[in-house]
Amino acid sequence: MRHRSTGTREAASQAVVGLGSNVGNRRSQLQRAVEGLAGGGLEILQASSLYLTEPVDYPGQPWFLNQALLVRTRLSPYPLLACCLEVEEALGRQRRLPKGPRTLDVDILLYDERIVSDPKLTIPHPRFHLRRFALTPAAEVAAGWKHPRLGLSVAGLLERCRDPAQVVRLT
Ligand code: PH2
Ligand code: MG
Ligand code: MG
Repeated sequence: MRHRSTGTREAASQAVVGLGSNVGNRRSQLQRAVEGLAGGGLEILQASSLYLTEPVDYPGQPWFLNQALLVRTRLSPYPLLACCLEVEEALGRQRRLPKGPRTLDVDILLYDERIVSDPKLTIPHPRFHLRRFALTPAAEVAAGWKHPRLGLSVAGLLERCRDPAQVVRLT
């Protein structure tokens, strides 16, 4: 899959962004997140279906709605992260518990073929390849995109994924 602009002057990049919500009106929060990201300078190239997903890492919390977006942007990774955090805050995200319930989570899953490993930002997302709730929607919008660390496509990672947590596509 072609996921990088090759123009000489412009430096537009592509990214896959994962959305998740398990508090409040999940569907409307995901919709508002898409609108917020579009207003923040991202062009939404493709949005996956919505998936109802069993919580992982922090059991006992409500099920999530998850979605993935394929976006085009001129923001480099840190400004893109800032844009994602702004959208989370605009929707009133509170961070009481790590990996716990949240109105909205916006994660950068992939950014071109870039690898970033800083304390504040890791790209590809460090748990992306382990989580069915992230891989399944991402495979809808970026099946052939090769994970730059693991060398496998998103579709290939999903095939090999051993995460037993349930992921149900909503129509
Ligand atoms: N996000 C988490 C922890 N657990 N489980 C599901 N199903 N979906 C999520 O988006 C999710 C999660 C931390 O970001
Ligand atoms: Mg997350
Ligand atoms: Mg997050």
